[in-house]
Parts: sequence; C-alpha cells; structure tokens
Amino acid sequence: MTLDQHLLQTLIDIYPNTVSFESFSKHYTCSKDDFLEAGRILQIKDYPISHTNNHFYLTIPLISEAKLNRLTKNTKTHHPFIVKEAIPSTNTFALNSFSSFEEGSVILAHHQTKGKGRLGRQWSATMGKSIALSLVLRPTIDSQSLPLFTQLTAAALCQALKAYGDTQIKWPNDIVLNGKKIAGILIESQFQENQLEGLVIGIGINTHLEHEDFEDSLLHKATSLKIETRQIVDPNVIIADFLTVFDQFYSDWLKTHKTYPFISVCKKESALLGKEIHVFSPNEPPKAATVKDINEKGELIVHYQGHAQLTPLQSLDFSVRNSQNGYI
Ligand code: BT5
Repeated sequence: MTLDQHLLQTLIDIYPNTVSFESFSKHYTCSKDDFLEAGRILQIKDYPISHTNNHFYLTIPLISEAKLNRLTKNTKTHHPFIVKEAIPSTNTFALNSFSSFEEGSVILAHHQTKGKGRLGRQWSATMGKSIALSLVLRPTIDSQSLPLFTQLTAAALCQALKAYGDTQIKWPNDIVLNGKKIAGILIESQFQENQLEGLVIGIGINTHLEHEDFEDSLLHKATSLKIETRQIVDPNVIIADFLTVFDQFYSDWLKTHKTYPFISVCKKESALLGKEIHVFSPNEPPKAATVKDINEKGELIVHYQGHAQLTPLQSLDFSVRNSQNGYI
C-alpha cells in the first residue's frame, strides 16, 4: 500500500478523530513532508478530507471493511467485503470476475465513476458521498423468478432506510423519501452457456450528496439522506442493516417459496398504489393507467384507461411515471 492509502485507512478506522504526523509516524516511517503530501493526494482524489494544524480528518464517515465485518458478524449469510477506491461500476466489476467471488460477497466503492441504471440509463455518484454496493448471489432458481429479487431487495432497502424517514418504494426499483429518489436498484444476471450462473444485486444510495452534487436535470427528483435529515449518517450501519433484512427475507423465501413477507412490504410502502400513472415501454407511446395492486410475482397490476381487464406489468420491461409529470 502507498502512504496515502495507509493514511486513508487510518482516517477511516479512527473517524471522527484526527490524525497527526506524530501519531501516524509511530506506525509508518515517513517525514512530515511525506505525511502532508499523502493528505494532499487524498484531497486531489476528492476524498472528503480536511485538515487543521497539520492534523487530517474525514468530514464524513466512509465505508470501513473492519466496521462492516463487526456489524455483520451475526447476519444469516457470511458476507466477505471487497472495498475498492474508484471503479466505473461495482456491478460490472462483480460480473466481470463473477466466478472469483463467493456467495454473499459484497463489492463496494468509495467512488463509482460510471454507475449504471436500468435500461441503459446512468447512475450518478460523488466520491465518498454515495453508497455503491453489489451483492453476489448464486441462487438455484428459474429465470422467471428474477423480477422477484428486485421486489425483495426494494422491501429490504426500504425497511433499512426507515430509520432516516418515511421511505417508500416506487415500483419497481426506486426508494423515495419525501417524494424524491434516494436509492435505486439494478439487478443483473450472469449466464454461462444459457445457464443462470448467478445474480448481482446492485444498489446505489445517496447518503451525503448535497444539492450541488446533482446535475440540474436531477434536482427535482433526486435527494440524499443528508439533504433530507441534515444529519451525518454512517454508510456502514446502513449497509449492515440492509444485509440483515435482506438475508432474512432471502433465507425465508428459499425455505418456504412464499413471497408474501416481502411483497406485503412492497405493497404497504408503495408510493404508487391507487395512483394515476403513465407506463413507459420501449418503442411505444406512454399509456395512462391506474395502479391497482402488486401481485405475488412482484408484478404491478394496472388498469389501462378504456380496458376492461387489469394488466400485470413485469419490472424488466417497464418504467412508470406520475401522470401529473411529477416524479411520483
Ligand atoms: C436505477 O436505475 O435506479 C438503478 C441504480 C443502481 C445503481 C447501483 S450503484 C451499484 C451498482 N453498480 C452500478 O453500476 N449500478 C448499481 P433507473 O431506475 O434506471 O434510474 C436511473 C435514473 O435515475 C437516471 O436516468 C436518472 O434520471 C436518475 N438518477 C441518476 N443518478 C441518480 C442519483 N444518484 N439519485 C437519484 N436519481 C438518480
């Protein structure tokens, strides 16, 4: 590891305390100039680091492998954590080396530089101010059950984020707080010779983003926990809480094949049930509909204007938007 990486690790481990040259140089042989240069490198890399009287400190907590291991030592599944500095996409990273990751591995990045959304869209993130997480799973399921993973993940994430406000789920994959998107889910599958090898469950959560971190086009529909609560949150606690709820829903589902426990959360916390929406599917004009239900397969049941019957929508093919042109 380079000196700046050692300094980063120390800052992460002792957050919110400061690191002085005197304490740092007890563990890592370096001159004071080397120490100051290491801090400067971290600042150039955009880490949320500040200094006072030759002490460095982090202004917000960052992802800490040690803390995550402590917080998840009692989860149902073992979760090895892989924390990267900056990578284009944690999902792409997980998919590219899929066979090297064991079941339950969680890939995280301090900075995800080219995050992916659904249907070719983009997911934006700022160094240290967002959670980018990819969970590797190898379930033995048929591919028809794939959309259920989005609903299971949404239910777990919505519950884990309840500690910060009245979060809701905007089917199929958005978590919203006070009417704006706070987190998104992208599930990708890995096939080998037409056989489903596994899944990567990608989650992006806006933790400490400020208004100026969002592009203008996102300001009306995106928000962060910091903007909504004005508080510093601990990403490690959020990740551990999410994994705890996820593991519970997932292990129960594998055992019982019943989707009710998480679908009922999706219904209870739905931002769309009963609402007038527009349904968008590729190469078709948007269609007006009313949301009636979410069924046990995780499909959104809508009533299209002028249709006699209800129509189930599968999450892979559609996105939906409020009829009043708002986000929800
Ligand atoms: C999503 O897609 O919401 C899925 C986001 C998944 C991101 C995670 S991060 C870890 C893993 N690795 C990846 O590369 N991706 C996953 P979708 O429903 O298609 O929403 C994308 C749309 O949300 C964009 O077109 C923007 O309008 C908006 N958006 C982009 N960045 C946002 C942000 N940070 N906060 C809120 N909205 C955002």
